[in-house]
Amino acid sequence: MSHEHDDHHEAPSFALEIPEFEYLRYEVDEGIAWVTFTRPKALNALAADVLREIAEVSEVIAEDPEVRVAVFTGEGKAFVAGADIGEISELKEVFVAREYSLGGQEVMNHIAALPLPTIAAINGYALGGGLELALACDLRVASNKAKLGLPEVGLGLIPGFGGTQRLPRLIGAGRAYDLILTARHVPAEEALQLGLLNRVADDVIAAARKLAQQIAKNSPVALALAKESLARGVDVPLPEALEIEADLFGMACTTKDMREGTSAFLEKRAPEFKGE
Ligand code: DAK
Repeated sequence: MSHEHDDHHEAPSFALEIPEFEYLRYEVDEGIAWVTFTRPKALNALAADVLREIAEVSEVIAEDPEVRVAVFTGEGKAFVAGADIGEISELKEVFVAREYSLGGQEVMNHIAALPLPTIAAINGYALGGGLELALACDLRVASNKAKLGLPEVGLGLIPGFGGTQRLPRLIGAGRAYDLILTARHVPAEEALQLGLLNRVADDVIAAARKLAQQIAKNSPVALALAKESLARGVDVPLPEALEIEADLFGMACTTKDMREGTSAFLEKRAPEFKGE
């Protein structure tokens, strides 16, 4: 059959390939991607294979056109109880351990660099590498039963997936020294007071969903630009940071979403953002 005389062309279909995951579940519901860690028997500890799947799923999230916000959570009584202590106990050579740390940092960096908002829905323990994963997310919501901490020094280790760097940037150096040097588990209510959490709730999934919905109704392009401005501004002097903000503000003003958002306001209607 010839296509020469077809009077319509089908749009090229874009099928996103989602790998089979063993240690996590990936679901998308109303623009929200839910990544659930599914190794509750080991308290969702981050073995190398789990880290690999997290890197893979973050690529899926970045490419999935349906997704506006991503939520990470865990099955069972832990969000993630840290890197896998069995695997870490085998590390002896300084270069091998350094590579391991850099590999884990890269996975966390992937999450931090996702061009859409991310939420850690902390259902239980978020310890060590688990808290570091939550720190790589933009927002943290926890169950009121959750416990958070960086217990590494109690194991003769130090946080190696970004904890010594992201924690003080988030909550200030004094509070970060306290948590890292004591290795203590902090209850959710205290973590909220410390600025480590954004919300504490009885039902962490419902709270994360509500937060994700509040975010998802905004312009996806503006969300990505705002996130980029916040992230890039942290590590540079204020005058340079303000330049970054002005550049990204300029970019926002060239988008269809900005035309739509401002027109909708002036026309007293709800905006319909297309993410363009
Ligand atoms: N790794 C491996 N298995 C773990 C684990 C972990 N992080 N956490 C728990 N599990 C396993 C337990 O061994 C147990 O396995 P079975 O005995 O049933 O086979 C099962 O999960 C259930 O745990 P428990 O029986 O201990 O459960 P409890 O309710 O009694 O206690 C707990 C819950 C969270 C208080 C306890 O499990 C616990 O303290 N877990 C360890 C938490 C922890 O210390 N996490 C930090 C891990 S260290 C680095 C790079 C990265 C890092 C460090 C260095 N560089 C390369 C330098 C990061 C390090 C970490 O994250």
